[in-house]
Amino acid sequence: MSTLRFILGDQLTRTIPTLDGLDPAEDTVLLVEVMEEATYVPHHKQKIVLVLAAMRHFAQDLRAEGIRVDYVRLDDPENTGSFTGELERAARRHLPDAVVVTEPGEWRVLGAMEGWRTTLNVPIEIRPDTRFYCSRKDFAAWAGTRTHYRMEAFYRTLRARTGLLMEGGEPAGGRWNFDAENRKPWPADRAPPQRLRFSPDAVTRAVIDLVAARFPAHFGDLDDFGWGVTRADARAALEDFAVHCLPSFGDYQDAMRAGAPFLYHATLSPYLNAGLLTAREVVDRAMAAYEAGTVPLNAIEGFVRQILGWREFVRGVYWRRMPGYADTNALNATRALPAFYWTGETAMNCLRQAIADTKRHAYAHHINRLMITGNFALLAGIRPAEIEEWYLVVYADAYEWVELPNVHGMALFADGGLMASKPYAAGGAYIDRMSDYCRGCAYSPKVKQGPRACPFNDLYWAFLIRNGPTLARNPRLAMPYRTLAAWDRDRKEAIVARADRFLDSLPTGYPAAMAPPA
Ligand code: FAD
Ligand code: DLZ
Ligand code: SF4
Repeated sequence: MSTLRFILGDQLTRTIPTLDGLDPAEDTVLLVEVMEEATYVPHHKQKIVLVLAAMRHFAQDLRAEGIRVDYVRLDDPENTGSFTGELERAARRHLPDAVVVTEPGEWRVLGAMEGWRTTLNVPIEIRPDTRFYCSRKDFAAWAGTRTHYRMEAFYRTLRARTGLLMEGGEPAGGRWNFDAENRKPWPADRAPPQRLRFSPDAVTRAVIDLVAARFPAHFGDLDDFGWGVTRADARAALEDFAVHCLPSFGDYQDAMRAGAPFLYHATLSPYLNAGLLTAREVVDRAMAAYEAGTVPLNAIEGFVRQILGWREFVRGVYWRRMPGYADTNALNATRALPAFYWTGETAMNCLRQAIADTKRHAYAHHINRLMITGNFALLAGIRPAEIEEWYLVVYADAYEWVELPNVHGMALFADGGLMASKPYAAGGAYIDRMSDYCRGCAYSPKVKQGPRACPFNDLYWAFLIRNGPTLARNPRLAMPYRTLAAWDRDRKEAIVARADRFLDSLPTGYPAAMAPPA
């Protein structure tokens, strides 16, 4: 019996269920580079390079093991451009008795896979993705009839279930959460750590040339491409992080610094999400460093929380709530996305820096995503679908299962509080406290009115005023709403008018020189 084993570009894991039971004498592994996946949104050029180069190296590794691989390149003249077209063509080439795939990371692709059952004329087996700590079924059982999902409760359940950082049924160190210790601003005199980057080999250089030629109008630069594209690279990146960065990860988790996009963050999400690393091996390596005594508890807890907690949680929410999740718009946000999200051309230094990092590296760390680009979109009332698409385009680690809940639920509060107990809204003072951005800015967070006034301040208060009917009774927002209650009507109207004038002055739309969203 011959089986065609179809592996997608974010399933580049040797232990992916698609390969379970593989018979090298009979079976063929299929990988396909297709235009549809590069353009369903016009991904950052570096994301396309990373995925295609990683696919090509993965195919090489399988072949080196003696496995037969059928690899379709993007520039193959017969390439139909879609998963469905290429699977049908491959089925005609190989005449398999069965096709095996692992469930994908997106509803869009799951819909296509379900269609293959009827269109392909070959039995198809869709296997659950076992690369997560929490299966979709287990998350559904945990979610049950809950009307709100809170990461903290979910995370504690997983800590108890896995035994990670548990001592006799209690959390290590007697506390579940060390967030309060993990909010140190970056000290002005501390140099950011050197981070491991990778030089492209011949295979990757060929993909860089292909992407430069085929996707010139996509967002993002290619000059500084430094991502790893092999399993060996990804393992080296994990090792480097565990030894040099993890010990300080907790302390500076929320810090931001101009010109230093990575700080002590792992920069492992592109590898995790494409399959070059598994969540378990990343957590195990981090735990080994902790157990060897080189990593303090606040750092290991903060890190395990990101992977065992947040990453598993958002995946659970995605599959539990889709389809339909993306359609909610609890704060009735309707404004168009400012053009500076694509160009980086704005006098607001925090946004200019976060967008410049994003353009240059297809990366920005969590606080830049949540409290700079996300916070602005929240306060400005940007239409969720538009800003969600931006996040899906611009990051090397962006796949809908992880991007959507983070943007829709955490950054925009568009689900009305299903995931977050309050919107992550902040004014200029927060950004000033956690970064050095304000020092290089045309505006000042301390100036309240006039041409030097930081726009985030008016936007913050205008957001609370405008959304009072929905948010004023939220107990976690009691303090700012008490402040607002003491202000007279004229003052509040003036703030809203200034905020609206500022937002209305921002050019919107997709720059003509770039590829339009699909
Ligand atoms: P670190 O900060 O070092 O964290 C370690 C690992 O924990 C990450 O590699 C990642 O796998 C995991 N992790 C941390 N936070 C989260 C989270 N909130 N959700 C899921 N996993 C998490 N992450 C993506 O992988 N893809 C996305 O498209 C994405 N979009 C985001 C959009 C917004 C608005 C926000 C606020 C967050 C988003 N995140 C996304 C989560 C997080 O910002 C990135 O995972 C992180 O910045 C990746 O960099 P790192 O590997 O250096 O992470
Ligand atoms: C992101 C991406 C890109 C740019 N190109 C491909 C591709 O050519 N072939 C492929 O198999 N996968 C690609 N991917 C990843 C897919 O978009 C991803 O597998 C689906 O979105 C399912 O999560
Ligand atoms: Fe951003 Fe305001 Fe600070 Fe400028 S002053 S960097 S706009 S927070």
